[in-house]
Order: sequence, then structure tokens, then C-alpha cells
Amino acid sequence: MMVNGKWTGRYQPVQGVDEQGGFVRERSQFRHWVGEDEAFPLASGRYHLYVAMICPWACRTLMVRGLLGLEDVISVSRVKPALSEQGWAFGDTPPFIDPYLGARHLHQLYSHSDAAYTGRATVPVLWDKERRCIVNNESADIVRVLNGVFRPLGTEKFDLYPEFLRGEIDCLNERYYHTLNNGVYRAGFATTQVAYEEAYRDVFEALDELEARLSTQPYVLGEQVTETDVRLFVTLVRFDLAYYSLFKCNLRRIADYPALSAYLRRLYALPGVADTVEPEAIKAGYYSIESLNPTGIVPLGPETLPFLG
Ligand SMILES: N[C@@H](CCC(=O)N[C@@H](CS)C(=O)NCC(=O)O)C(=O)O
Repeated sequence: MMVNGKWTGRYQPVQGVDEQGGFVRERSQFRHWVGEDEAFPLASGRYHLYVAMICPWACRTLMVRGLLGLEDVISVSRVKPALSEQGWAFGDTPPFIDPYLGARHLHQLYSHSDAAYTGRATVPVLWDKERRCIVNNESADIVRVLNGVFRPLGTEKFDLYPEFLRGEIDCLNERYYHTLNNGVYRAGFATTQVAYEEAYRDVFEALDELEARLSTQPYVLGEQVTETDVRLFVTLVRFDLAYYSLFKCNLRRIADYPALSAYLRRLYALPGVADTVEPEAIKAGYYSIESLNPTGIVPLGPETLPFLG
């Protein structure tokens, strides 16, 4: 956590708590849009993404970059998989370095962009190499910016947010954010039994509903892959590796859902997607959360991505 541009205290994962002991995620504060905001014109090679391979929010942006074939347009750095006392840290060799500020910790990017920043230093970060500041640190925005102004610069021809599906995409995104994307975190970081049980029920109701939906069609909105699939994929792909055990979402695994498993295989096979999934980094990252796993022991299983069979 940062206060007035300075890192304070030790890293702790719970962002906020409501009156029932439920986990509340902090709002992102850097919300500029490339192409719309005059200060940040569209340009190939000017912007950089900072991601953590553990992080589903960061991997949304990485997956869209891969699907659209934007690898040569937007460069990427990774933070090390395990959280340090000062939050996300860089290492000594690419891709774990910060080539622009030479920062040791991600929070330095935040204080460099806003000397009075108060809030968390989260990934993903979209960085402007020219102005040397954060453009946007909200994955939902970054995904839209990539599929919007950046899409014509990519090598692939997907449109993940087509005009005719926008209403439905927005509606499903909101629902699955609450029940699944953030639902697993609400279960994992609940501080009361009531808050945990409510989140747990939301998670499995959503999974059951998705299983039914995907038994008759390849993607959540029909024949076409959309942003909603990206947002689901990053959560589902982490489920059996971390959420099932560490976050106590243990009624069923994704491997127990045939249609959901087939859905993950289908998405994983699309261009640019497999490179955004690193099971070992996912396990190392989640099991480094000290408040949930004080010994830091990382489970050996599952040995592969269970949906790959
Ligand atoms: N609203 C943000 C949330 C990002 C987020 O919570 N990222 C986590 C990693 S999964 C993070 O960086 N946490 C560090 C912290 O909370 O200090 C987004 O979707 O971009």
C-alpha cells in the first residue's frame, strides 16, 4: 500500500472489507485512454505493459494482446511471481526487469507517475515510454483500449467487443465479475463464515450455469470469441491450480465440468493464448500469499493444466 507516494508497511493482500467481512477490491486510479486522451496518442512501440503471470487481471490484457497479434506493437515486462514485502518486485534478467525506470519494485512506477499517489500498486500497468508515466492501471479499460484503437495494428482479425454484442457483453461481464472473477477472491479473502459461504455459492451457481450454456455453443455468446470469454478464461484456468484449494472453492474442479474443460481447451488453442498461461507461476504466486499460506509451501499438484487432460 502506498501513502502520499511512499510505500508503507508490509504487503498485505486484503484490499478492503465490508461490514459483513466480505472482500472489497480497490478502485483503479489511472484511467487515461490511448487515442482518446490527447496526451496519449496511438502509436506502435510507445506503450508497455507490466504484468504478473499469476494475476488474472493482468493476464486479461496479455491474452487480448496475444489474440489480436499486438506483440510487436506493445512490449511487456513481468514482475517476479511471488509478492515481496514491498509488493510486486522486478528481478535481474528480462522479462523480469523494468527497462524504462530501472525500478526494483512496481510501486516506483506509481510514485514516478504521481508523487502523491495513495493506493495499491497493482498489475496490470499500461506505461507510456515517452511521457514516462502510467496511462491506465485498470485491466477492464486496457482490454477495451487494445481491442479499440490498437486492433487495426494487430496481425489477427478478432473483434472481441463487436457493436452488436456490446449490451450482452457488458451485462455478462458485470455478472461474472461479481460471481466468478472477484467471486473466488471474495471466497478466499472472506473474514467471516457468512461472507465466505455467500461467495462460494455465487461461484458454483455461475459455474453450473456456464456449464449448461457451453454444452450447446462454443463460446459464451455463441459462435464468436469475445471479451467475456477472455475474462472467464483467466479465472477458470487458475481454478484447479489455486482457487479450489487455497481459496476454498472446493465443491467441484473445472476438470469435473466436461463442457467447461472443453471450452478452456478451445480458448487455449487460439493464437497467442497458451503463452499467457504459466501454471508454475500461478501456483508460486498464489501460495506466496502469507496470510492464507503461512508456511509458503507450494503444492506439487496438479502437475499439468487439468483441462488439457
Ligand atoms: N482493478 C484492477 C485489479 C488488479 C489487481 O487487483 N491486481 C492484483 C494482482 S491479481 C495486484 O496487483 N495486487 C497487488 C496489491 O493489491 O497490492 C484491474 O483489474 O486491473
